[in-house]
Order: sequence, then structure tokens, then C-alpha cells
Amino acid sequence: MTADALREHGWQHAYSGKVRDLYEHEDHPALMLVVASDRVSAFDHVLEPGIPGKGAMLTELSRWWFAQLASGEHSVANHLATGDGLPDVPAEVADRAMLVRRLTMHPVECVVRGYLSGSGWLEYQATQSVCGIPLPAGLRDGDRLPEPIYTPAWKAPLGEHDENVTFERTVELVGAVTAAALRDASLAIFARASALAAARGVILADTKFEFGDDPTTGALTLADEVLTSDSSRYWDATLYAAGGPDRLSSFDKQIVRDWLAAHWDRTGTPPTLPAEIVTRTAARYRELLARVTA
Ligand code: Q0Z
Repeated sequence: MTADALREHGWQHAYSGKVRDLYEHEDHPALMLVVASDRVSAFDHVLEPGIPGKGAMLTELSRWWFAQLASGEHSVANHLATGDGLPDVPAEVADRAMLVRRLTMHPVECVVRGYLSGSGWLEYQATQSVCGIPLPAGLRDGDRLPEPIYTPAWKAPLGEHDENVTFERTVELVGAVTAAALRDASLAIFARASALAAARGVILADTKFEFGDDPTTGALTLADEVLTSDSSRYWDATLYAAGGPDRLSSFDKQIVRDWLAAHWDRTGTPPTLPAEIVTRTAARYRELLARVTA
């Protein structure tokens, strides 16, 4: 068992999200271990069974993006721990675990949208704006925005949904200097990442970053998972351009969502996913990883 293997190496469970688990180590209080599971969620439920290899594939994608973003002219610091004297990561979880430095996290989800969809589309229909940013009239679900917008959300307490907020509200939450730094870093990273994805035939529609301050240097540092299909919406550029019914199919668990929508009335416990749905979903995650990191 995973939990036993981690405990034998001194890792104690600290926190679990729907999909990932966080561990800490008594002898290494400055570090944490982020472990991505194969769990998949849709319509706010964690489904059975998991998607074999999902945790490893999303971890590989995060690592790849961290490396891309750390290199080059506009390099971004990240929370991955490197160097000597680091604790063991059990072999059982090595391919889906990231050893990270413990940061002082900022309680803002830094969302950037290049296209209008999801909660942004819902808010737009009600107000013709998203997070206080006015938008042109007449946009449809999935339309490209005139330019990418920063639409932060406040990290709600456990179990509650994050709440879209204005930039001004983030100033109240973290101060003017940090609020501006979060926005500027988020937009700059999105610009780099979406250009890179586009070159590989993938549209990065939107994504969510989380940042913290490095406690030793004070540097703003990219944390959490980055640009995975759990934290981002990726679309197939060819399907999008063709404009057919699948043009906004997300590059990951759309198959799960579609199957569930057709086989469940959204009350009670969701049904078990058939093997074919699981296999096809795993193949989608594999395809995204292969395309992006090609
Ligand atoms: C991330 C989360 C979960 C994974 C706390 N480097 C860091 N320093 C301090 N805190 C965090 C990180 Cl990544 C941190 N989360 C979200 C929850 C699994 C990530 F269950 N919470």
C-alpha cells in the first residue's frame, strides 16, 4: 500500500484533495511531498475506478512545464526541491510524486483565460464581464478573447467552491505589491505556455496557477501542479478550427463527463465507469502528454 510505503520512509499524511495527497516529513520540516493519484473527478465527485497512469502522466507534464518555465529569458522560480540531503521518495510513488520546498502560499488562485468557457462563460452570460473585466458583447462559449485576461479566485475553505473575485479584492487579500506580482507573473507564464502549446496543435484555453513566497529568499515561486489537464483546459486546435460539436472537448476527461452525463441523473453516488471509458480516457491523457512534450 502506498500509505504504508510512505510511512516507512517517514512521510506522514497532511492533507488530501480530490485527486492529490500532501505529505510531510518530521526530519524535513521545510519540505513536502505532493503525490498525484490516479483518481479522476467529474461533476464534483471522485469516480471509480481511477485512470491507470493518470497520476504519473500529470506529474510528468507538471515537471516538463516547470523545466520549460525555469529555462530561457523569462525564467520562473518553482517549488521543486533539488540538491543534496533530500529525503527518500519511495519507489512506489516516485513517478507520481514531487518533492517540493514548503512555501508561504498566497490564498489566491491565479486563473488566466485566453478563451471564454467554464465559470468564465457563466459569469459573462450574467454580467458581460468576468471578475470585473468588461468584455465585448456577443461572445459565445469557447470564443477566443481579444487578449488573455487574469481572473483570480479566492481559495475558499476546504470543501467549498473557489469564488471568482476582482483584482481589487486580491489587493485587499494579499496587498497591492503581491497582487500585481501574481497577476503579472500569471499573464507572462500563460503567454509563454499558450504559444508553446499552439506550436504543438493544442489550445491552452485557460489555466490556474498557485504561487507562494520562498521563506528563505522571499522570491515569488510557482507552486502546486502546473499546466496539467486537471488545472487547465486544453483543446485540440484542429477540432476547434473545424467548429464541429467536439470543438471544445477538453483534452482529458471529456469522455468521462460525456458518459456520466448520459448514465447518471446527478443524484446519489455516480455509477462505476466501464472499462472502455477508463481505457479511452487514459489514452487521451497519454496523447496530450505526447503532443505537448513532443
Ligand atoms: C499546496 C495541494 C493537496 C497537493 C498546500 N510548495 C508548497 N508549500 C506549501 N504548501 C503547498 C505547497 Cl505545493 C500546498 N496545496 C494544494 C493539496 C495536494 C496540493 F492535497 N496545499
